[in-house]
Amino acid sequence: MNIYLSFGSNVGNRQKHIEDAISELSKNNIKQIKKSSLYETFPIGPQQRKFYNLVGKFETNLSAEELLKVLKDIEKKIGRIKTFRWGPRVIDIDILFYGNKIVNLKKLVIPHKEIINRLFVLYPMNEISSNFVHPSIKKTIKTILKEFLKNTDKICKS
Ligand code: PH2
Ligand code: MG
Ligand code: MG
Repeated sequence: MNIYLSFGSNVGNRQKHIEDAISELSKNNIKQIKKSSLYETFPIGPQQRKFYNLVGKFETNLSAEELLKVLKDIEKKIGRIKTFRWGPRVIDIDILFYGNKIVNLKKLVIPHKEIINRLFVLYPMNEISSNFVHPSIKKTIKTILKEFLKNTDKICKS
């Protein structure tokens, strides 16, 4: 299955944490296919240090729930500790898409709910897979990004 993952870090050596996460994935049979550039982004939510973010495309045989478990274990291994919602984090690995599958479990929602509101996800994803169709919205990433930017523009000008 082709999957898309988003990576974020804003504590310590941000770039290293993201690189470590990606190399841990390869040890768990999650093969990298594409990787966006690394972006430094303003924090969404509470005031805190800027994030590094990137989006990658991977291939895996794990089920969505097995994948979630592996990602949580990698986050722990790299040193993530629980703070508060949207608080600073050593590493955050989120499942954006799992093929075209739609998952609505209490602990796991795919596609990730915030994709459409987050430039730090849309922009890097557009860099690697602009023609990927969001399975529930049924629009390409390119279109969703364009609409996001159009709305932002409206807010700025009003
Ligand atoms: N992650 C959050 C909350 N806010 N802001 C940026 N720029 N990048 C993130 O990865 C991020 C965030 C919660 O997961
Ligand atoms: Mg997140
Ligand atoms: Mg997360």
